[in-house]
Amino acid sequence: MPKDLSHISITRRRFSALTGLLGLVFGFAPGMLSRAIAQVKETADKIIHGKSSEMIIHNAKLGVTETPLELLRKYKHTPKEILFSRYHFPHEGEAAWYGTTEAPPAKLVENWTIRIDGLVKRPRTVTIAELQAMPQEQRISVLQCAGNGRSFYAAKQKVSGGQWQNGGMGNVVWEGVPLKPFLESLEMEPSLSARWLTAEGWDQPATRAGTDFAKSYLIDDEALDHAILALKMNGEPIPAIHGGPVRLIIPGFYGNMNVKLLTVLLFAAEQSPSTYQSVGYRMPLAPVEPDTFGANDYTLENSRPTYGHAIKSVIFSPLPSDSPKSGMTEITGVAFNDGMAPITSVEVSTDSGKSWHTATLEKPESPWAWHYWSVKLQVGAGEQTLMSRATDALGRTQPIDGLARWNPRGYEWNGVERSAVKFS
Ligand SMILES: Nc1nc2c(c(=O)[nH]1)N[C@H]1C(S)=C(S)[C@@H](COP(=O)(O)O)O[C@H]1N2
Ligand SMILES: [Mo]
Repeated sequence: MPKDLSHISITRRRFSALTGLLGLVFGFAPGMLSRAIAQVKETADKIIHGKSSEMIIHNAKLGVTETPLELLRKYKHTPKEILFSRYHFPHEGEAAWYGTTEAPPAKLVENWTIRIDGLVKRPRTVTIAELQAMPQEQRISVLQCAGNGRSFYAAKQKVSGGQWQNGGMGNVVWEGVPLKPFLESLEMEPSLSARWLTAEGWDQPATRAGTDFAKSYLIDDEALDHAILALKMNGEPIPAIHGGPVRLIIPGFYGNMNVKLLTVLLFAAEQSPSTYQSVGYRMPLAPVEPDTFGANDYTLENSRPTYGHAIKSVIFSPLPSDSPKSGMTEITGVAFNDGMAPITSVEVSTDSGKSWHTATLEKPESPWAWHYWSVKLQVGAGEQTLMSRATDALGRTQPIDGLARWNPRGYEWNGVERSAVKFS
């Protein structure tokens, strides 16, 4: 729910008035200069203040950016300058403040409140200062867009939306107030019919037809036991672009479940009617084919929300851009799942899956963090397909044919990782 922020935002209108004026000064017809500016190749740092200019841009207007693996692999904890970013509504006008990797403006943080309401006897409103005074805990967790890897579904049929490769993820240190003890401490007495908790963000759709970004969770879901109301990311106040001043973090859950700019928590009997809960970010319960199931055919009955990360692994080295030499080669990468069971193995193949070799797994920092793995293998010259496959203690693994999980919105890609690399 937007508060009055007119004092800190520069609107698009003022920007175009300014370029129009400059145009007149330098003798261009009005509009020409802004067109000329638009033609300059857009880099992420121009769209989101503080982001690396090397980010891949999926949607300039909404600030949707992906991290190239060459950058992602450099850091154990993904820095704010290169962490992928995604909002559903443009950060312009009064929402301009969240288009930056800086902390949100102090004035806004001071006045920020979270309303906890719905099917409770005593609704409450909590300030950031109150949250800051409560005991804090750390969660190291992968943040990953449910659409990460969406581009790989194109081998069956391309689905619309950002064509993410593997860089719609990062490994992040979050810190904040544990959700369950927090809710209990408020003594609100939720009614027995309250089975769902709905989280809402401050951001609003650009048009009246749009619905709020709201996400719902079953209160009994074990994953909520680890959730925090995060105030810090990588040791500092959460950057506005990543949802500061406060973000709901549910470790092991896909990005969309981690509501940024948190303003409301609702106890409810049903899940939110927001399209982001009831149509978007869902997976069909049974396999579907492109010609029989469309992007708007989702119902609450035939699909489920994208909750926990489907187990997956990603190869960090060598990347095609490394132009490696043939011979004994160290192949490394990361693996992760929803944190509900330990990852027990990562296997690697250099011969298109004919033979598999067990990699060494490093002890992870937390059940939800990146699990680093590595293996040394002999690799011949020429183009080779490197593959990796993670498995956990529940026997969950990556499907050899990731396309079998094709779905019209392209979520939860976790097919066996395949990377074509040319060895000299
Ligand atoms: N308030 C709010 N929270 C949100 C979103 C949003 O549009 N608004 N997008 C979600 C989606 S789809 C993803 S993938 C993550 C992205 O988080 P990041 O920008 O910090 O990487 O935020 C999630 N939380
Ligand atoms: Mo996402």
